[in-house]
Amino acid sequence: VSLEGFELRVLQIPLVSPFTTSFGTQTVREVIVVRARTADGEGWGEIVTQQEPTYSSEYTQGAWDVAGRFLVPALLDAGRLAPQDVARVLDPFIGHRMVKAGLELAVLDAALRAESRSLGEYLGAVHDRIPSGVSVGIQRDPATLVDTVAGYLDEGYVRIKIKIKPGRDIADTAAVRDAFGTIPLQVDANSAYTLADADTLAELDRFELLLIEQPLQEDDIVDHATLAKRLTTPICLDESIVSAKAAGDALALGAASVINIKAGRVGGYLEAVRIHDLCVDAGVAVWCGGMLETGIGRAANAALAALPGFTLPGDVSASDRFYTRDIVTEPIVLDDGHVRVPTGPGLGVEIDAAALDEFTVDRVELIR
Ligand code: OSB
Ligand code: MG
Repeated sequence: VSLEGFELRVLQIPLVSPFTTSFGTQTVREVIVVRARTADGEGWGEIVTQQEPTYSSEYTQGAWDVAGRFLVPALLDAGRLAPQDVARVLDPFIGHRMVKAGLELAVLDAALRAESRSLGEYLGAVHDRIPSGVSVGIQRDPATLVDTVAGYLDEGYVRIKIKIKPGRDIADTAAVRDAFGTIPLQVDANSAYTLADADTLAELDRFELLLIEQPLQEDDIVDHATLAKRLTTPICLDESIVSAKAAGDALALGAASVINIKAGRVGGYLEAVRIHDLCVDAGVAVWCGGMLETGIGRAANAALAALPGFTLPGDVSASDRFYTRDIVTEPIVLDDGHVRVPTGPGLGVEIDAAALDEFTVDRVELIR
């Protein structure tokens, strides 16, 4: 595409209920939406940073700064480029993968819309719908957690993931197992433990979980391999897998037997496909993670999760899991526990301009 400019907006969208993880509680989703303006039309992307650098080192105001100061100018200097060129142009800048992913998605969407081709088809989707799991935050107490999970099961979600942290792990997991029997269940620690907690983590083995996600810190690859030898519960890595290289290294070291793929965390949907391909070759199951995406990222995640190696249900839930109003005209909905893979050009969703304006708190237009 021939780039003419980018519009960046910071949005603040209220959550339907507070979302608590081991690293904190969120009541508002602060996210950056990217509009790529090209000679052949527009494309949309989303930068999935959180307000604070607590899940990873990236955060929204830092993303805003690096996008406007370095990454967008580099793309505009390149002028004419294909979606697969974006990562190469941005490669001199270290890190900031969520920003790179959001910019690449906007360019990709513009290019695909211009060709009337869907993102799913482009990435290699083989399903027209995907099973939908839900990520459930830490609740006031185990009884409240059981009530919350019951609601999601009633809605039809086919897999439950509960967030855990030290002191809120065994009893919470036991409560959900006791209440709902053999439902597909997994836990996510978001890096809250160390190897010194191995005995506690081994207590989770009796619940026959699908997996435990990211028990140790981002850099603890060898420690995860050590822990894996102590547990029967499969270890899945999220935060640690920042690239296809990191995925290959983690698998080679025995640090993970499952991988959560998030396009934002790894620098884009094209790198996400490379991790998928590497895991398929290695016989390792993958699933699609989430970052409380708006309809933009949710549509893209549905397309990614429709690739053949995504053999476990992901965190691609309906828009109403987090939001009463989405910024796309047709929010992502749950149908028989599944989410439809969009088939229209590009992302296959249209932006609701009024909703976008309602949530916008900052806006900048960068032109060539
Ligand atoms: O660890 O998967 C995670 C949300 C924000 C940051 C990290 C994570 C999450 C979730 C929510 O678990 C996934 C979603 O439903 O979008
Ligand atoms: Mg996670």
